Amino acid sequence: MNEDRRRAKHFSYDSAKTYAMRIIISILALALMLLFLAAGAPDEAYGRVSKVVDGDTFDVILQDYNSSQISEDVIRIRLADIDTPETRGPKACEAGKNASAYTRSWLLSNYVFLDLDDKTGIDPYGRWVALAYLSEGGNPGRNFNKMLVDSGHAVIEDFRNNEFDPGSWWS
Ligand SMILES: [Ca+2]
Ligand SMILES: [Ca+2]
Ligand SMILES: [Ca+2]
Repeated sequence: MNEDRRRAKHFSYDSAKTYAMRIIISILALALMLLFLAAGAPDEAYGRVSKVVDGDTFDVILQDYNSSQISEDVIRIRLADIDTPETRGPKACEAGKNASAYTRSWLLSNYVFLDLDDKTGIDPYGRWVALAYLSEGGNPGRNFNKMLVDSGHAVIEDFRNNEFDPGSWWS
C-alpha cells in the first residue's frame, strides 16, 4: 500500500468514527429532551398563594408565567388528578376541613411553582388544572399534589384527558 492510500484509509476510518459519535450525541440529546418533556414543566407559572378555598383549590397571585393562555394576575388552581373531601354542600365533612387546614398550613402566603395542564387548561368552573410544587430555595421542590395523597388528605382521581400521570409521582 502506498502512502496516499494509507492516508485515505486512515481518513475514512476517522470520519466514520466522527459520524458515529455525532449519531450517539444526537440520540442522547433526543433522549434528554424526551425525559425533560416527560418530567413536565414545573415553571409554567409562579406566584404567591393568596387564598385557600379547600384542600385541592386555591388562588395564586402570579408573579411570572410563560403561558400565552393566561390573561389574569390572579388565577384559581384546581390540583390535578387528586380529590380532597368536601367542605361545602351535602358532602361536607370533618376530613374536608382537615384537608383545607393542611393545604392552608403549607401554601397560604407561600410561593408555588405550577405546571399547568396543557390539554384541558381551565376547567368548566374557571379553575386551572395544575400540579403545584413548593418553592424550595427558589426552585420547584416537592410535588404538593403528591404530598396531599401521602398525608392521607386526598385520593388519586386520575383524569385521562389531562397531561398528568399520578403513577409517575412515586417512581
Ligand atoms: Ca373535592
Ligand atoms: Ca404543563
Ligand atoms: Ca391524568
